[in-house]
Amino acid sequence: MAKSRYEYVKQFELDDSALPGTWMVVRIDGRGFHGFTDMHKFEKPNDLRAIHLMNRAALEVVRNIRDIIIAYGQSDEYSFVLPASSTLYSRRISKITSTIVSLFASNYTMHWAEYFPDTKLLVPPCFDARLVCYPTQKTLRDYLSWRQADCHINNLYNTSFWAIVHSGKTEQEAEERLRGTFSKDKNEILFSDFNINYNTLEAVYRKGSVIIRQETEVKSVSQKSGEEVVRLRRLPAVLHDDIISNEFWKEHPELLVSSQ
Ligand code: DGT
Ligand code: MG
Ligand code: MG
Ligand code: MG
Ligand code: MG
Repeated sequence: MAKSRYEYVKQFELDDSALPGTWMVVRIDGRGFHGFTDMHKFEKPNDLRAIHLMNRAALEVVRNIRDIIIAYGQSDEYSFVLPASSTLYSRRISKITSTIVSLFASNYTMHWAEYFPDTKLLVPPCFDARLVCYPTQKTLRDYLSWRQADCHINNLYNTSFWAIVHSGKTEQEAEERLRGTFSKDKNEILFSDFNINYNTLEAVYRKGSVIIRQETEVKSVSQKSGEEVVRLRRLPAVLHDDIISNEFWKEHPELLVSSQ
């Protein structure tokens, strides 16, 4: 078919493909969730309904985009990792980033009422997204460790802060009490003042959420024989493991093989 005389404008679309042979990480983050969480009366410091909704939206993204090998989420953010060998959308950064963030936001909205049956969604939730390339296994693992360490630091602070506030102090008093404290001090405050052993709190809060594809038994009924058949399928599952230590990566060596 003949090209129209307008076709030349295509030249203005610049190549934005990600560096070949690098891990691609798309991180989405709720826009203005400080206000969004207040408006919808999220529980403090952690709202389990909100965590489950974030995980659901991320699961749908991972189900939909087969190249994603691992995802990590905490607070209002989720990171999706594509292996160095991925050729998804010819590695075009804007195409990959916009598809992932759009799928995430629409699923967050679509499934809202399942997780918040008694809370009307008052504004359309919005997420930003960026794609960053990591050149080595080390930088990829350090990236994921950075996000999980961030989860730990914020959760320890928030758990201590709200324990102090719920004991009758003002938010300003809680802030002053925690100013300049180290992790060990916050652990000590939680233990001696509130009888909370931080390390025994549920991993979902301390570690955030990890999604990987795991061998799962799927049962179905054979159309031919009418008998039940069990098949092993790799399906995305949500875990709350420590991804900073070597153990996790030893247990799942396939994750760091980038030629899959
Ligand atoms: P941004 O990302 O620059 O558009 O601005 P924000 O306000 O989204 O800031 P961000 O992403 O640094 O912080 C996330 C906010 O979401 C923070 O105010 C805490 C809030 N948040 C996240 N998860 C929960 C939760 O489970 N419960 C409550 N109450 N708040 C939460
Ligand atoms: Mg921010
Ligand atoms: Mg945010
Ligand atoms: Mg955030
Ligand atoms: Mg189209």
